[in-house]
Amino acid sequence: MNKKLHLSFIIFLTAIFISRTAQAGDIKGKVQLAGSKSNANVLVYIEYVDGSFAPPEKHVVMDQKNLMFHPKILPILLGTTVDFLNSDNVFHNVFTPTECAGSFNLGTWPTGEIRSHTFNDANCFVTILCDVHPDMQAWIAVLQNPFFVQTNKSGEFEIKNVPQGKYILKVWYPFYKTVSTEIEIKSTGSIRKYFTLKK
Ligand SMILES: [Cu+2]
Repeated sequence: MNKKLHLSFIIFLTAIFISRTAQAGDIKGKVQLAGSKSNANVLVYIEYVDGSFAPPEKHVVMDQKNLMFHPKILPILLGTTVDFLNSDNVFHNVFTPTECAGSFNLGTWPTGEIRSHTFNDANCFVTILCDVHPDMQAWIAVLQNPFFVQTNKSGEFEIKNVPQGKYILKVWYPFYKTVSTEIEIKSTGSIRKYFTLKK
């Protein structure tokens, strides 16, 4: 290991140490979708956290493949640019009637091409549609802060390193009633939350 690399490694470890010792806690739990076999991909997020959070420079991709959007549920941080890719051998379109996202229509484009859109309004749940294929549907959740996750196959989730404070935690899934609950993150440790979402 050369000296420069060694130094950056030490800085990296120090940064981890500082972030671990900052006053922050984790939220762990499990979500059940009533009447559904799968409990995966449910969105769990904190509605508002103080501060401004830089969106990722790297674009996030929503693909159109086998006449479906992938992923179907895409949570992003405010200001993120999404690249809509067409991986099918047919034309696809992307549009949304959702007003908080500006009801845009990106037009229709062939295989291999991308059109992009930057989402600049927080707490906006955007329905993504294709006017060529009425059965295609996806959702983009534009969130104010990066403290969001999606459940795994068992419905489990974990939001790490949430700064100490009181928040509203929300659980969202298409066609189900959103659940909201007040939480308090103490200086260290984790809290556990269990939810059942109903239609
Ligand atoms: Cu389509």
